Amino acid sequence: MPFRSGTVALIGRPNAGKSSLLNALVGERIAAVSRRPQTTRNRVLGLWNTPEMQVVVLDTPGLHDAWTAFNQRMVTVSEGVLGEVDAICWILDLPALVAALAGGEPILDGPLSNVRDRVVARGLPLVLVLNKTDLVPKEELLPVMAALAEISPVIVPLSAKKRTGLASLERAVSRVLPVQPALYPQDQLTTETERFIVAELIRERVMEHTEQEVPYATAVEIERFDESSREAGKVHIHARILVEKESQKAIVIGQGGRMIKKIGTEARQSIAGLLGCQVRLDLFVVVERDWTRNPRLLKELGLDG
Ligand SMILES: Nc1nc2c(ncn2[C@@H]2O[C@H](COP(=O)(O)OP(=O)(O)OP(=O)(O)O)[C@@H](O)[C@H]2O)c(=O)[nH]1
Ligand SMILES: [Mg+2]
Repeated sequence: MPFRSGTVALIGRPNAGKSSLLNALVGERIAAVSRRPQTTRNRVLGLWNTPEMQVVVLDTPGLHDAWTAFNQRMVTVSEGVLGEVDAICWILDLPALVAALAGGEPILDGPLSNVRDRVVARGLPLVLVLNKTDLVPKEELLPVMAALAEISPVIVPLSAKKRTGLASLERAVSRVLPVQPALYPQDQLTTETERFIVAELIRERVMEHTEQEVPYATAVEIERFDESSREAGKVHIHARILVEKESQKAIVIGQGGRMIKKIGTEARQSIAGLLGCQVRLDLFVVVERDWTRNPRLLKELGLDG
């Protein structure tokens, strides 16, 4: 079979499982995943390498009705990728579609129909991914597929979490990619920097464990990434967890420091897995009022568009 390569964007509503799918395809945890919507804030590039193809996969922030400037920017990032890709994988939350059908609601809501029209207008191949099959009995699948057939004939049910159905996605994607050599070395997982991924893995743990507005008021900045002992199998990382208020700082630290300890322990484990070495992780929680509106900080965090 001739080798194929190209670029595919994962788009869809918040929480549909785009980042989980990226991690499943890349085979390592490089993108932040949490139970909360709007976990991903910028596009994240992962490389899906198989013996027959290399797919440059762009994970994007969830498409939603954005009301703050910061959220609007996230949606703009997602819509911007439409112009740069060979195909779109539209990730849909299967349990939500089953519920919509059962309730007689439209299967696609406003922001999604909008994107569909733009994908079609650009003539981009569209793969509909029905994610979270592990949560839905098999017999519920067919009516959903029938309801979606007019949007695209290419529909792939899978579970990003259980990593099932990925071979069908591989077949569907390979059909629409151009025949050409790999664009990046085939053992590479991402073009993001280790610093960026490390910050995301820390932020992921904050998003997963904190409540109310705290997950959304948090950013992570890597202050120091000391690799001088990497040869000896050790890396030392200093990271600042930015929040907007003292009350949020108290929550992230937790009673007797329990929360920050849990965040630190879990983040250290995933970072050590990614870097393949021991990690010493020092976390500092810092109040930075209005960081979402501070151009200097947004630039440092890579969130300035
Ligand atoms: N049961 C189940 N849960 C899943 C699956 N895929 C993702 N999830 C869960 O869905 C939640 C959201 O996953 P993410 O991958 O962060 O979703 P996302 O689409 O990237 O979300 P945003 O970045 O907020 O737009 C997490 O709790 C995941 O563990 C799946 O196949 N099955
Ligand atoms: Mg995401």
